Amino acid sequence: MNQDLEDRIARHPCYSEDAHHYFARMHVPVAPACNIQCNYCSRKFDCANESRPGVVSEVLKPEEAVKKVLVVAGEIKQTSVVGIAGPGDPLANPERTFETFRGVAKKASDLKLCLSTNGLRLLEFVDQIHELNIDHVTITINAVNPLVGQHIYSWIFYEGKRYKGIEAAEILINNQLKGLEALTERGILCKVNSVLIPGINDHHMEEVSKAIKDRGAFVHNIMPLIVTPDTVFEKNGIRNPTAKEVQQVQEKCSGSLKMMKHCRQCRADAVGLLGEDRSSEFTKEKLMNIS
Ligand code: CLF
Ligand code: SF4
Repeated sequence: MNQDLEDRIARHPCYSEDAHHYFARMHVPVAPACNIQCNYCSRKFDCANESRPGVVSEVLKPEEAVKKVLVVAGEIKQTSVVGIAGPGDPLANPERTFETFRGVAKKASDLKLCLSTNGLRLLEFVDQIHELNIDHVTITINAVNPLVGQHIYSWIFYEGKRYKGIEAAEILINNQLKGLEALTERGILCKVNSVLIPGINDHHMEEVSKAIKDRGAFVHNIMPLIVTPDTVFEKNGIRNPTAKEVQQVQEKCSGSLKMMKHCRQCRADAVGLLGEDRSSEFTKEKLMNIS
């Protein structure tokens, strides 16, 4: 690995397993809307592409989010990364997302910026992401074949139109892969998250890993499905994969690409080191009392 790349990942707790012991990330939940419907997602919870089901995070306005970043970074000195990961999709809320990133870049320029998206609108924003120096982008890609993808997404809403079934999966996958390629061509570090869904995409994961490697992804994070109430998968009796199944799939894919194995599936308002949740110390109500 070259020195420049090493320096860029050394302070990011998700991109470097070593870094997660020493550096913290914080998420600011500024993005409430979503433009697709994953069959594992219930809108009563945070975006399941990055999050474990819990209570939906309290949405912040961009100016509130920037204030929160300054307060948290002042109190938790290990904070090195500010991410936007929901509670919906950041690029379905582009004004709120980019206003927040601009504010953080201006007031806390030492913090790295990180974005996590379903990738549907990625291509539209590649230049903006690059210009704002957002150096880490995660795309959740659960399938690279629409025949598989059609069982994972109920619909997408794209350029003013709703699509379903195989057509929806085709558009989404095409945009995700083209977006990934465009980002890596600009030297942006990309991670791909994939939700492992037994009986739906478990046999397809090696193909996903290969396709993202070919387009320059840096690391693959294969995360277990956590079945959420009120979702298509729950109604259809889909189960969570076992830890062993996740490990076996990660092993199969590891020849192709670096695997992330320390993901904690954190909330859209997570604060602190990975695995610790200090979000309750920094609620909107508490922040209002800080001038
Ligand atoms: Fe957040 Fe995601 Fe950036 Fe990390 S989380 S937006 S890349 S700063 Fe990390 Fe959390 Fe796993 Fe995500 S442990 S859910 S991989
Ligand atoms: Fe839910 Fe995230 Fe999928 Fe949107 S992208 S449907 S918020 S899991």
